Amino acid sequence: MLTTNQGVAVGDNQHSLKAGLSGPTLLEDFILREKITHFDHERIPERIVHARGSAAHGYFEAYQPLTELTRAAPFQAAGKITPVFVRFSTVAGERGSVDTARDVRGFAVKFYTDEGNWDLVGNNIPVFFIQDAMKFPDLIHAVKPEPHNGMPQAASAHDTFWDFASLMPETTHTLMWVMSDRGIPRSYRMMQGFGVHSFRLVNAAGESHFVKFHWTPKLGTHSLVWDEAVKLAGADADFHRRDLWDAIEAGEYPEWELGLQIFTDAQAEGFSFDVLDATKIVPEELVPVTPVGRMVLNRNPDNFFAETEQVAFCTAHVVPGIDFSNDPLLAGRIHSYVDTQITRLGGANFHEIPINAPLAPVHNNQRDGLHRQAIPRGRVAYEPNSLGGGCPFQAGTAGFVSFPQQLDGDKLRGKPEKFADHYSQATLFYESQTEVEKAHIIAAFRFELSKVSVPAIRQRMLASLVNVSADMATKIATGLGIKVPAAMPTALAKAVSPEVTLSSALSLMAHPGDGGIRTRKVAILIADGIVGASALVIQAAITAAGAVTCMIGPRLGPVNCADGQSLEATGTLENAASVLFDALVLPDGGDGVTRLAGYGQTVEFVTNQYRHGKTILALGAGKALLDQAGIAPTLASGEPDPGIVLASADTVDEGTATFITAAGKHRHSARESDPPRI
Ligand code: HDE
Repeated sequence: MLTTNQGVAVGDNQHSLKAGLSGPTLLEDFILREKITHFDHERIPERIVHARGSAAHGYFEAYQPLTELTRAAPFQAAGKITPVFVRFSTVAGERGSVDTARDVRGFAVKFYTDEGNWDLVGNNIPVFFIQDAMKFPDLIHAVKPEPHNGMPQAASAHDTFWDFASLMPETTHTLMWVMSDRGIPRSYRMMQGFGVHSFRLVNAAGESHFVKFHWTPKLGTHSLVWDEAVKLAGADADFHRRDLWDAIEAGEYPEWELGLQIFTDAQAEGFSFDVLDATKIVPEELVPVTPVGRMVLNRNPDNFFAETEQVAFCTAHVVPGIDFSNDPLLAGRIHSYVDTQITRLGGANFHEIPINAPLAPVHNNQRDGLHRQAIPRGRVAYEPNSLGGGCPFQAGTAGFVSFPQQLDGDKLRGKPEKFADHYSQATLFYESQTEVEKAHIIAAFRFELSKVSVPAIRQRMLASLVNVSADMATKIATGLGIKVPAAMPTALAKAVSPEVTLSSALSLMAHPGDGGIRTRKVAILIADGIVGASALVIQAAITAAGAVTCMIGPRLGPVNCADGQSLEATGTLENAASVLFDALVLPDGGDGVTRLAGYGQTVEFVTNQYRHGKTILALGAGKALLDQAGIAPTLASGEPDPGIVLASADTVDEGTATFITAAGKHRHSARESDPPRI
């Protein structure tokens, strides 16, 4: 039975209590007032950053014991399982903003370890915009909608962001990553994650190593192209949320490998960069990434608000065996995350909300506060005590012991010298990209800076980018119709000689994943008069390869095929936009193809698939739809386009096999031109 919050059964949930059918509503209607009052308070403050997010449950499994390096519970034995809850997010947009904005993505993992909760609150980009927590509110105020008019939503392409960025050269390295395709991932399931800061691992003997955390997706790293991201924002604002949800519901559990870069204090001392500077990576050529375990996400939340919204990640949540470094950005975060939950979740007891509660038992003398759930028994709430038998006891060396790093120095505000090199690693990143990736970076800077209305900001930003690559800056400047300015002076006392000048690991192409088309979405266009049998053969083969197909017609429902087959359209040219699909099949059957060609949306569908580098299989008469869109099966170079597969009624099986292999490449960027040919 429906009840009030006091457990009283509600007789009528349709009408308020009134004095007569046409009379006034009565104040005594406690049922109405309770319902409305609760409703009025349904919203809680959204996260000040990373407001838009999606999450899932899963587990972490260690490959091998890491007892030599750390006493952290998840790494104590091969096969050890630790439950996790992971939340992915964008940074700048508000809670209801679109998923496909160009932005950094959050990658926050809560490990419910045997010895308490450990939150590894990372991003999909291994570096950050700023070096010192002091600048975080400035950075976020600059990127958020401008305060006078509240625009633009979830976008860095506006004056205040680039004003700040151009005045803060330390942002350059991260800007390069965000303007690259990393800023527009295809899926949360297809992006890397990084702990960003150097942390410390501490073993049972108290010895410590520096560590950097890397998550690498089994499906490989894949991204959208910008035109696709923009169109997706309209076609499905929940694109990434839906993608994660659907994959897990379908039993296609996303998986990442955890890798560690381990290095000593002495090694760190010798590097040309400072490992405490969050705008720097440690190149994999200097310190390789060692795989230590895998993470699988296998359960969607039961309730978005209770879990995804109320989860509170805090960098202060570490367990014995994991410790902080002196990174000044990390120091600010250790304070910030706990502090922000107090407002967002309404008090100091947010750790009692089920999604935040550790699996490890909690015993302490903390008491009371808003929304307290626990009911501590007895009269003792202090330590030492004799009245409670001395409980709970402090754990001594069995508890969390900070790494006893020796410190000495003057109390001051400032940065070590190596922090002043803002460009070496930005150049390393740029030079390590493939030509296509470089072209996308240039296009992204051109787009963003073209949205800046104050010319001086554009000039200043370009002057800074000249220090990364004069060639890149020239190409951006040309696209903006301006001359490249002289390079911005650097703050370096002496030039830096980086150990590594090229690192293939920095390209998205370095992580193609295990290939295949599992979980990819394939559209099959259908209409009355197509050949149904071959469409069904293709559908069966694609489904067997693990992809998800959708038959799309001019309207929903059954379609009468030329060969007497009856197919069912589950999507329409109106409700299933081209950008929602990774690949396309055009059917055989002259009548059906003519019918499809009569819909303007078909041309748009085919053109977008082509423009976004996707694989298209055209069967028999279906090729007419390519012709109608002006698409040739050859590249501008005259070579055959590997993403356009033509097959006839006799070669359906071979054609489908070629299509599946080609679609497994994700995208055919050799087709790309700037500006696009069609
Ligand atoms: Fe955050 N950040 N951040 N951040 N951050 C928050 O905490 C903050 C930084 C990151 O899914 C907030 O609970 C400061 C770096 C993620 O719930 C807040 C500084 C990295 C998430 C906060 C940083 C991150 C947050 C907002 C500079 C990558 C979302 C709500 C000193 C390593 C976690 C909240 C989730 C969220 C502060 C910089 C990642 C305000 C002060 C660097 C993934 O506390």
